[in-house]
Amino acid sequence: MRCFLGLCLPDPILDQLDRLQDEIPVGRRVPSENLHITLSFLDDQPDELLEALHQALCQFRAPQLRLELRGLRVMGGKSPRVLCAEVTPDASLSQLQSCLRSLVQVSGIALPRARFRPHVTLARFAPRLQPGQQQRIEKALLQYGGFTSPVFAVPEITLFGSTLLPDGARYEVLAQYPLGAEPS
Ligand code: 2AM
Repeated sequence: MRCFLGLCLPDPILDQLDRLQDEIPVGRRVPSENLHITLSFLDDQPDELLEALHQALCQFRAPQLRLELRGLRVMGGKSPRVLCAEVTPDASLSQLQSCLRSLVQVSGIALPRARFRPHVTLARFAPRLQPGQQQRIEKALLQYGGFTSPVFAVPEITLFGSTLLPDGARYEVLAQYPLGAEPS
């Protein structure tokens, strides 16, 4: 199954991002129910490895997070791939991501080397931008680049399943692992 570990966002933050997406009509908008912060993209994995990871995550302990979104960014280098809201750098988040990376690998799932740049993807772009789109993106970055969210608590890590459909990915919550709590 195609999966990833990530963080859900609370409703007030989803509402704020929804309003921001209304203001920035560029690319293919990510629907509200798909907005999240990816911690580790696991790709397609057999059930046995996912079960091993699930067992490890049930025993995993880490403090609850308090995060904030600040600023917009286009990712993808010379050919813009996504528009996203950045997560304000946070030591606890970086530590969590690094511990999870080790846990995933110990569970037998290989991960590519990748720099962790926490973000919420708001819109995705086609491989070739439409005429005028680059200018609209630049304008949006200038106009809304100073956006900041309130600080919000993240009480759990989520294991998502991802199904690729012709109109985009559909995510489902497979399991959640509380942060800041003793393992049961
Ligand atoms: P993105 O938001 O930067 O596109 C589920 O697919 C999530 O995993 C997406 O939010 C995506 O991040 C992230 N992800 C990381 N690497 C990926 C990959 N190689 N293919 C698909 N998604 C990936």
